[in-house]
Amino acid sequence: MAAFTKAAVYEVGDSKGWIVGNVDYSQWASSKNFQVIDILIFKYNKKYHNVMQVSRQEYDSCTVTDPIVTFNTGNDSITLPASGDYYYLCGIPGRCQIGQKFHVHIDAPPATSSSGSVNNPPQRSVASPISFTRFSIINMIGFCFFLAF
Ligand SMILES: [Cu+2]
Repeated sequence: MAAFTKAAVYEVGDSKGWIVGNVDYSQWASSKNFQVIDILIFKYNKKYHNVMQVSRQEYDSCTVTDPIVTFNTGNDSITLPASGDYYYLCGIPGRCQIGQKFHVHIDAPPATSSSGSVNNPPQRSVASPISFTRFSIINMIGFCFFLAF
């Protein structure tokens, strides 16, 4: 097997992108097997949409007062930096309520044995040859994620 595992890149909504009314994003997200360092790409018309990562409470209520991170370039690529839960929605009023939202869950890596047994192959490595062009944003997501829990 290869020693390195590449990050998977997922375009949110596939070819339809990040829109309203025509994509079931919850279904889209639940059909994926997201792993740490995978990348989400949001493509949308920035006149009409944006992307916010929010707390679970804000996600559930569609009431955003304190987004963790806001993206608004129209072509955002967001790396999932660690295991955990990520809640995304469009912050334009009314969009979340009609379904422009989804949740990503990444399982924590399996506990490693401290007995010195080396029966298992190496787990997918976080230290990868990927070049992080948006390192500061990744740091910010990780930091705010830490604060949120
Ligand atoms: Cu929108």
